[in-house]
Amino acid sequence: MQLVIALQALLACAGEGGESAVDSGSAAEPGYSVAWSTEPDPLLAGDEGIFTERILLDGEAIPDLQANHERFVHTLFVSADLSSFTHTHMEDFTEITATAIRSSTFNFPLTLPYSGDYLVAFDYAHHDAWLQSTDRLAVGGSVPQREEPALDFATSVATGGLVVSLTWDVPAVPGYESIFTVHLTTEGGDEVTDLVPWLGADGHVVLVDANLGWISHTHAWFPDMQNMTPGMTMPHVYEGPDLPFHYTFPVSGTYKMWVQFVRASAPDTIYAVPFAFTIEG
Ligand SMILES: [Cu+2]
Repeated sequence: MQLVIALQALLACAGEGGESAVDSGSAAEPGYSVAWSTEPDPLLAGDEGIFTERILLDGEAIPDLQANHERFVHTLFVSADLSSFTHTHMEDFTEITATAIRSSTFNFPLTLPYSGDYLVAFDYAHHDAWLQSTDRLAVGGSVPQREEPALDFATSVATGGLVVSLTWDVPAVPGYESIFTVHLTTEGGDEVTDLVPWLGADGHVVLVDANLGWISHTHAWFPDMQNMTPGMTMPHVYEGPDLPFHYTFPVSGTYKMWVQFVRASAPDTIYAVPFAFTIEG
């Protein structure tokens, strides 16, 4: 419990430093920050706006920012009620220009469904290191979030014509590596065996704690993956129906995750399947 509080305090104090019109995210590595803004300011729930982010090192642009997982910056938005999850990139909407790279400034259209507080996470890479900055974003308008967090502890989720099941092969214990498997079938019970890599991995998982004091991500496990650097390409290993993940959770508590993958038969559908679970201390 103390660890959770310490982690949250760390994230909370690192999130200071916003200026008018431009907010600034905290970073895990000293010197790195993200200045961001929205048009309009604030964004309004349900209305498309533009989100602009500038990745900085010691306040300066980073012209040699590294693409990682086929994108320069992965930007994640999670609503405080845990009901809304968005994982997006400038490259999904337009070609990256030389100007964008030189100024390490990226933008994309963004529609967030509810008003209120969101966690924003920026995942990027520089000098062969994975980096993350986080911040909070307030959305205006009058489409309120839920009063209770969206936490469904079911281990089987039906979505988009699939049934997605979660099994803990090695149950999560704080500080020790856990193993969980996501099993994919159609609603008719046929195994899904046509997974294709999406953003350089067969499966992605974004993890948050229920208080949004912590966010992380991992990818479908393969041998030696702990030695992956941003400049390396992950192998395509899994076509389904199982996607195994290995992860070491830092502390006990309630977590939510979204499992992301793409099928060859529906290449434009990016699944984001939610699961909630509790890790006992
Ligand atoms: Cu991404």
